[in-house]
Order: sequence, then structure tokens, then C-alpha cells
Amino acid sequence: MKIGILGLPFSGKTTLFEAITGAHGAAVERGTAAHEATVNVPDPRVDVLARAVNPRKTTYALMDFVDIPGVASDMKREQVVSVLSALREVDGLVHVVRWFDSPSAPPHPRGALDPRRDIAEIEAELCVADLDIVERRMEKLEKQIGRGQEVDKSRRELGLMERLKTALEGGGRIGAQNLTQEESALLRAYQFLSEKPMFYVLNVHEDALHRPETKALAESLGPNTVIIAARVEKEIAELEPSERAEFLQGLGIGEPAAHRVIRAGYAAIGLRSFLTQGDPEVRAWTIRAGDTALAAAGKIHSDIARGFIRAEVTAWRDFEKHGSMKEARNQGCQRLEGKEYVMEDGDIVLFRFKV
Ligand SMILES: Nc1nc2c(ncn2[C@@H]2O[C@H](COP(=O)(O)OP(=O)(O)OP(=O)(O)O)[C@@H](O)[C@H]2O)c(=O)[nH]1
Ligand SMILES: [Mg+2]
Repeated sequence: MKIGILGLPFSGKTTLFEAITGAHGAAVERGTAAHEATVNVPDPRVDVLARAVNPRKTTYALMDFVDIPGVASDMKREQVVSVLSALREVDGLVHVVRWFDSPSAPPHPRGALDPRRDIAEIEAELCVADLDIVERRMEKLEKQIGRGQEVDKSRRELGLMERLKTALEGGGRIGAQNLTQEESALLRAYQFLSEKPMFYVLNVHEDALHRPETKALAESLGPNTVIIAARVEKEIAELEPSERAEFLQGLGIGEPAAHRVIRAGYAAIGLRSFLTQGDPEVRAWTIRAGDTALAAAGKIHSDIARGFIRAEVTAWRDFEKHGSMKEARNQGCQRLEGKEYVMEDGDIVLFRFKV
């Protein structure tokens, strides 16, 4: 899974990217290119399972982050479209909203701080980028209809695109358009930005982390908003791992930025994890809420999905209660499930398959 980081110039996107991924120095050139890095999804269940199973290898689920240069309404439209195109394939967006002022940082591009205005500006840029795609598609469909190619199908899609155009021109996100399943499926290939799940990081000065007005603002922006002092978190991420906890504690922060942002991303996108265990490896895998056993099998290998026979599933709480896979099985906690079984977060699964 992949999360894209966006926001106005100098909101702290690259600083947050460095805090989350630990990337820094020459790898993170400022202001121009997009950066990408992969981080482990922290999951205490993986650690507990690994202690019980003692495998040769322990592998966490992975999350990719993409950091792009800032976009703003006073940039050329082609430039906005080109910068934002780096986010087309991501599964969710995190919008970094600036709520710090510092003499050592470039000033906010709009002068005063105003998170709501910044959010409206970025949302409008997402709509502009999507509108660009919609309009180009409409031209193509009109030509096809003119040539008599797949007329009915093209007309139907053109009708949908016209609806999206009207919505986008009025500043409405595609994600808010009450699309049918069929329409969503048709639109999937266009990877519209304003259809993607989005959450906010409120980037504050470390002194403002625990202020009531910071918390009130974060809450008003949405349930998955994360309050982060990106610059100090970046500095802490550069320390030796053994020293980090003490500094975080000093700031009254329980967990590093990476953990909090990934957790918010899981919630915003609707992600879940399942676990596999055995002799070479204990491992966590990411799926979407509502995914079936068959879909989960396909995450591991297409052969496992193709030759799916059954899934042997132990719920996380049953494993936890009995302390080992063997004891959980002895107590009758292992269930046999078929392809259609809807996976639960934390399920420990062994897939039986034949190809
Ligand atoms: N005081 C303070 N400064 C910050 C914070 N986050 C970022 N900065 C500073 O703000 C400036 C811009 O930060 P960047 O992370 O490069 O911002 P950006 O959003 O990536 O900017 P562009 O890529 O140019 O759009 C740098 O000088 C940072 O050190 C913060 O939380 N507190
Ligand atoms: Mg940057």
C-alpha cells in the first residue's frame, strides 16, 4: 500500500517524510523531485507471534510513502497537473497542513496561518488535476461517438464524465459523488485524486503539541487527523534507536510520527492486517476491510489464490489467550474457512492450496 504526502509549499512535507522514513541527507533533495521510501508497519502482534514461534525471519507489513513538491493555486495548471501525477497510484493521501511559524523557516506562502484556507486550496488543486483528465477523456469520447465507435458505451461514459465535470468545477470531490459500484469500477483506471481517502497532519511547533486549541482544531478537521511537530520528530528519527524513546517522552509523545501516521492511514483507507507463521517466517500482510480469504491468499501469491482449498484461521485473541499456536489448536480455536470468508484484523492464517 502506498500513501502520498501533499500540501502547500513549505508546509513541512519533506520534513514529515524524513521523520517517517528516516531518509535524510543527499537522498532527499529539497524542492524538486518526488521522493519515495518504504517503512515497516509497526505491529506488536508480529512481535508477540515471533516470540512464540521463534522463526528464522520476521517480516512486518510494508507501507510506501511518496513525498512531492508543494502545489499551490498560483502555479501554472500544467505544473500542478504534472506534480500531482506522481500521486495517481497511491491508495490514500495525507495532507500536511502548516500550523507553525518559525523565523528559521521560509514564511507561509499565504502570509498568515489559516489551516482551513490551506485545505480548501489544496482540495481545489486536486479537483483541477482531475478535471484535466475528465476533459481530455470527454474529447476522446466525443470523437469516438462522431466516428460511430462503440456509440452506446461511449455515450454512457460521456454522461458520467459530464456529471464529474460539473461536480469538479463546483469544487466537489469525486469521492463525494455517490457513485454506483459500476460507475466506480469504470472510473478506477483514471486514478482520480479527489476520489482517494485523505487525512491530515497538522504540523505544529513542539510547544503547541498539547495545547487545547491544537487538539480542538485537529478534531474539527476529521477523526484521523494527526498532530505532529515534524521538525523535532525528524531530528529524533536521526538519533540512535535507543535514544529516541527518551526524547519523545520528553515531548509528551508516546509513539514516533511513523506509527501515528501509519495508524491514521490504516483507518482512513480502511486497511487491515493478517498474519502468517511457520518455520521460516512470521509475517504480517496488508488487506482492505472486507477482503475475503481468497483475496488475502492472492496477496501472498497468485498460485495460492488459484489453487485455494481452504484457510485454517486462528483469531488473534484466541492465540493471545492460549499463548501458542499448538495450544490454541488443542483448545479447538482453529477454524476451517472457505474462499468467501471475510478476514478479520489479526487473523493468523495458513492457506491450504494445490496447483
Ligand atoms: N519550526 C518548524 N519548522 C518546520 C517544521 N516543519 C518544517 N519546518 C521547516 O520549514 C521549511 C520547509 O520544510 P519542508 O519540509 O522542506 O517543506 P515542504 O512542504 O517539503 O516544502 P516544498 O517541498 O518546497 O513544498 C524547512 O526549513 C523546515 O525545516 C516544524 O514542524 N517546525
Ligand atoms: Mg518538500
